[in-house]
Amino acid sequence: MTRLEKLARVDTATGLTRRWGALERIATQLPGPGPALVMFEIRRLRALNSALGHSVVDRLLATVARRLQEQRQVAWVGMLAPGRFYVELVPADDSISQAAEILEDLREPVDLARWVRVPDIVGAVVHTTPGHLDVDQVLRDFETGTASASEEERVVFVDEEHRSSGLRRVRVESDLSSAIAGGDVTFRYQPIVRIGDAQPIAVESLARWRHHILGPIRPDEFVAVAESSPLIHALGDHALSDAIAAIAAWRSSGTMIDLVHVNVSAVQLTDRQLADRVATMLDDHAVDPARLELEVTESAVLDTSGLWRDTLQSLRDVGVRVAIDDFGAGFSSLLSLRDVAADTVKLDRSMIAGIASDVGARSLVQTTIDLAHTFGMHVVAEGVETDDDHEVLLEMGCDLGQGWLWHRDLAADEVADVWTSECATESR
Ligand code: G
Ligand code: G
Ligand code: MN
Repeated sequence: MTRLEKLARVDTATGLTRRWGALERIATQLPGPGPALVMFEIRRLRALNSALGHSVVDRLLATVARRLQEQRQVAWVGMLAPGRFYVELVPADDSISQAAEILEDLREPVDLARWVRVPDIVGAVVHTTPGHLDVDQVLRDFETGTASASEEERVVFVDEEHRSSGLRRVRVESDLSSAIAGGDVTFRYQPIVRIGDAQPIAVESLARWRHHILGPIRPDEFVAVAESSPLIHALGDHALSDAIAAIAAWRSSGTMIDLVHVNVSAVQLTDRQLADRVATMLDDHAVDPARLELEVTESAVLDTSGLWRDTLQSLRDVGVRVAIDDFGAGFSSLLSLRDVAADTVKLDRSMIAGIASDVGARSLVQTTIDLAHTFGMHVVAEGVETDDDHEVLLEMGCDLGQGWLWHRDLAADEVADVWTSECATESR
């Protein structure tokens, strides 16, 4: 191999064979049966890069590559794309539990001047069969598997059932547009309460879709589908106009809700016209912009390469409030709070889960609350389920809370009932 050929074939950060070499390698394993084929994927690598810097991420990738090569069952490692490792496991028999163990190893903190962890790494395992002829099918299986992996199931074994869920995605995508237009995507509202006296003051709007054949589809699923197409803008506008109409209707019938929160996808923030449309919707319903708060997920806000800064600024110019959603779920640094200039930070429920029993979890939440207050932000604790959580949050000076301890998501008329029974008549 010439030096140039070597450069083209080998990834400089990790020394691993790059995409074309890895694809050739997959082809040699087909048709099966052969080793188990696995892809490990570090998700949201772009955001990691902007949070940690490219050179730190390169060293992180090199460590992951080395850890893979050190595994007993690993016969070959290559790189399908940055952060996407192709691995062969021999023997194939217990490959699923083996892959899960390897993944736990990969998640161990890495010492790169400071300790860095890869929080969001997942895997997909494929067993080639004699019928399996096609490299594209293996790649599609890797995609299906890693896309459906979750915190509870980090390693997914891709079989026939998963291949048909690829078909489910096609179905969801093709029906979503008419569901939005036809009013089948509806919204429920979960109250947000003051920690001090549990008095509800705001609601978060949450999208719901009951498909005529598939039944209820979770928003995580259809929002993700919408995000990969222009549909996210239609869905987003639907959510915004529904919420603005709802708060206008509540208030005009005497239910004095102060604030409605709406989830906004990072993709919506790439739309330069968004702020203008929001202003028009508010105007149409004569709603004060300060009664609308947009929740943008932490990972989106962290990705400094995005257009979101301009759009967020335009929205703030309209007078709309901004919240950082799911804070603490990813690898955000506390200082990113300062850079965003949000009104509110919502602590992810994974951060809240341990506070009643775990001193470490408690001090992390306390530090975040204190820092948010220093930057003039309100703090909402998400996923509050127990009286113990509530008590701890009260002691820590957390402002607001949301969770099943107080209220699940409700229909619009149920929201009005809650306000009637639980709120004094005062309004801000
Ligand atoms: O509603 P839960 O009950 O299942 O919501 C799951 C996820 O879906 C949450 O992370 C929430 O932020 C997101 N979500 C719910 N409704 C909407 C919406 O209208 N737009 C966007 N972008 N995300 C939503
Ligand atoms: O990511 P976002 O914060 O928008 O997600 C809101 C999600 O949290 C919804 O799926 C909602 O149903 C869920 N949720 C709200 N309260 C609780 C709670 O107390 N416990 C749990 N486990 N989930 C909750
Ligand atoms: Mn939210």
